[in-house]
Amino acid sequence: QMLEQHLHKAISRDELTLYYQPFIKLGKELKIVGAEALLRWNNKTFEDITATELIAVAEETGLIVPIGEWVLQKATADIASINPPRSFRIALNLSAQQFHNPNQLQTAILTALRESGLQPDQLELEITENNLLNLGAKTIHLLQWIKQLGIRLSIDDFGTGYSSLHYLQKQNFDLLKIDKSFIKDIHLKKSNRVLVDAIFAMSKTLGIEVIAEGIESKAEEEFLRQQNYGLAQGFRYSRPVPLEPFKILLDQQK
Ligand code: G
Ligand code: G
Ligand code: MN
Ligand code: NA
Repeated sequence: QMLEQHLHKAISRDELTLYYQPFIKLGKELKIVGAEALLRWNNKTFEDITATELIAVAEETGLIVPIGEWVLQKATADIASINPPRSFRIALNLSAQQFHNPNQLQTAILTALRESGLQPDQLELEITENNLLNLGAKTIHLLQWIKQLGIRLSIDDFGTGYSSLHYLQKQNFDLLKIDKSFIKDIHLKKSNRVLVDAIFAMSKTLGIEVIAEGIESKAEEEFLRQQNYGLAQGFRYSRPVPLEPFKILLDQQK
């Protein structure tokens, strides 16, 4: 409850910030093609709270709705301020609760785009596979509205839920992020390899882009390269970092 009270005031006290972790295209050279925004909380009392715990409390208390709006506004403003290439995408995570009031989310999205000047296809919204189970008609409409605007939709933590790829294609997802549990030691674990191979084969047929999350080692990267799997995210390239160091990373390749 104490945590909840503090978190309630986090926005007005300017304690929330976003870190950025690059999406990497694995070519001859490594190229940053986008980033995921990840929430962090600067609060002395709750220094040791992980982002996962923070999000869980925000979801339980409903605070995820105002926090999610703040994330939309902040991520788009941050990224616009560092002048990314036109092809750069900023991805952020949506919680299921943010779908409960579609009008509110639509307004937040339109405001963020207008105020930042980013183009809709520079914004990518991540929804976890588990949040997509049993979608109501209201949410399906909302996803269609998002797609019609030209915003990219991606499915997060893929492989941990039960959606079929066919279903994903019907909902017009652009990108699928393979959960890091399947990428870990993929060069050693046959079962992970079989699953990931199947995901890549099908997503290719359906024209859905894929990112392998949680790349930590050279061996994991090499495996993906051999299979011609194009996009990666993980500590091997960069941990999530504040905007300033992220801008330096991005500027290095200009
Ligand atoms: O950054 P880290 O790996 O610690 O994130 C932990 C979890 O919190 C991840 O599942 C991530 O998707 C989630 N998360 C991080 N930032 C946000 C956010 O802004 N909104 C939502 N809904 N989830 C987030
Ligand atoms: O659930 P979601 O995929 O949104 O969570 C993203 C989280 O994964 C980030 O908060 C980040 O801290 C974490 N992450 C990113 N790269 C790696 C990695 O290479 N290894 C591990 N263990 N975690 C990672
Ligand atoms: Mn994510
Ligand atoms: Na994920």
